[in-house]
Amino acid sequence: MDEEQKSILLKTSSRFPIPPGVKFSYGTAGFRADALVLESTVYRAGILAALRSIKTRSVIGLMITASHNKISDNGVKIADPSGGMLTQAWEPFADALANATDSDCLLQLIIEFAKEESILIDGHCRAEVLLGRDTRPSGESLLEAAKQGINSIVGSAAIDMGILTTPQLHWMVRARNKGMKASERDYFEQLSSSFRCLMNLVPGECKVKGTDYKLVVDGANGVGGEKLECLMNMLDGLVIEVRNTGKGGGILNEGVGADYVQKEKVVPQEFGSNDIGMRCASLDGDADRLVYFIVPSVSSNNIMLVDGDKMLSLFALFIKEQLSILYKGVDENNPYQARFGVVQTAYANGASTDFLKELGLEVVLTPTGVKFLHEKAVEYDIGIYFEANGHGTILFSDSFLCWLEKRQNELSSMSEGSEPQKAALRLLAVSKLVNQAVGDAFSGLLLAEAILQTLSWSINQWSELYQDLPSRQLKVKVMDRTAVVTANAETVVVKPPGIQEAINAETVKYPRGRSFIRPSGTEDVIRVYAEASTQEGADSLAHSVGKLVEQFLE
Ligand code: NG1
Ligand code: ZN
Repeated sequence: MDEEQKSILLKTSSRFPIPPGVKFSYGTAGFRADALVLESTVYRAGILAALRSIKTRSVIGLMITASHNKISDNGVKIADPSGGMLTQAWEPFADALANATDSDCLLQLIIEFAKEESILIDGHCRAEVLLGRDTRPSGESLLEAAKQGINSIVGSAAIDMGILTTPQLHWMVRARNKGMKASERDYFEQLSSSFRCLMNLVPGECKVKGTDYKLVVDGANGVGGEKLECLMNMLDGLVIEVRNTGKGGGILNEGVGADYVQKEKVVPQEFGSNDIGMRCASLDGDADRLVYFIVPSVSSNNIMLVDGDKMLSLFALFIKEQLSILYKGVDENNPYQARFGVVQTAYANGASTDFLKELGLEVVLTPTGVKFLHEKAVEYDIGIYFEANGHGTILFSDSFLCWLEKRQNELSSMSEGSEPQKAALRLLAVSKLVNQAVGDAFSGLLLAEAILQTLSWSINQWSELYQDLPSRQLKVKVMDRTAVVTANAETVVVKPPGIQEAINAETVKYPRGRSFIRPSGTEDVIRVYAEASTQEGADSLAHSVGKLVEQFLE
């Protein structure tokens, strides 16, 4: 590193001193905290993104968002060249950068890390970072800090893509690195054209009976609402009404949005008795999560939830069906048995896991956080992963897509319009509709809608795929959440000693009881999950385990 570069880093970083007494950790999904303490972290994340771009010789993404957190929070996450999350191998460096006490320490860290990773910071290596932010009021100034971080590495370019959903930015990074068109317009084109393709393949008799026409979407008063309004103008065969777009004065994620709906299981704001029986959906604050719900009656505020597990189940069922139709048309000389797997976390409802296994699918569990699920899902030709909260996607391997493309061409010349050919076309359309970089509420929504139309199912039929076991989630505020250490995809607590035995002793008291605890990676809490054969049982088990957390962590 030459002297000029060193002095630029020293000078710019001195404008972003770290706040006293705060420890930053890259966590489940990047850095998140009260926006007031985040400037230095975001500036430093800018430096990291530029270095990552030099190292990988690819375009990198930097997204400013705190997803479902409250409006006063914000956060920053980095997208790797594939469009996925930052490689976990760089997370310790991210933590060290964010916590470096002053400019000299920061410079030293960068020099050492660059040496270790053989990154040449000499102004000749180009770096390119795409920036996006959600609608949070703190986003604009934090984006400025990120730009300064990127620009403090000589030869780097920061390209501001404006206000975006998280999945849009990840999609753009992936598209840029694949040499494809990567504007927001291109993103909308890809989604709407693959949706059109699926809708054109809806059997004629279903079009008549059809799924209830209108879908009502809760935009969480965030970026998703406004972007969905752009997308829906390009869609045929689907009518969407968007509420909670943020324009009507509602507050981001307050009493609205996918996280609220999934965790509290109550009707979000702006929804009520007029919506009874309607097909409704909720996005989260940066539109990477989606859940569906129904308002069942006026007598209570409760909803009937169709969560990420049920979305996964619908998608898995549909893909399995299409594969089996396709295989019927495959001659013995041309076999390709796609490796098809499903990835969930411990939060997956036990009934969903049973359902998927009964379908004959391979189900694996990983710790919470899509970075873990994604990593597992890429091992399959078709890997579907979803968190119960509605965050997930379907990944297709290049080799399977290549075979499918070839097969589709053969089938269309041999038997145009046959069922196996349609199945191949559907699977190809799904691979284009579904964001291959990260979970995307828009992809999930359009796929769910197209499948419901194809099967001629109502949301009630979808919901009845299986009966969720009653569950309850709680958060317990503790002094030090790192005191809880888990193993086996978070199903077992290894620290503090003794607490797992105490949890087991509570759990056996309840038929179909299951409970686990883990430290949150995005909030300063320990999360408690419990399920049982009745709601009272799940509530009581969660409550008792919450008490154990308080006792053991005092
Ligand atoms: P934490 O705070 O680590 O539980 C939450 C979600 C994750 C994931 C991240 C990122 C739950 C229980 N946890 O993580 O699944 O979505 O936020 O947004 O929903
Ligand atoms: Zn989100």
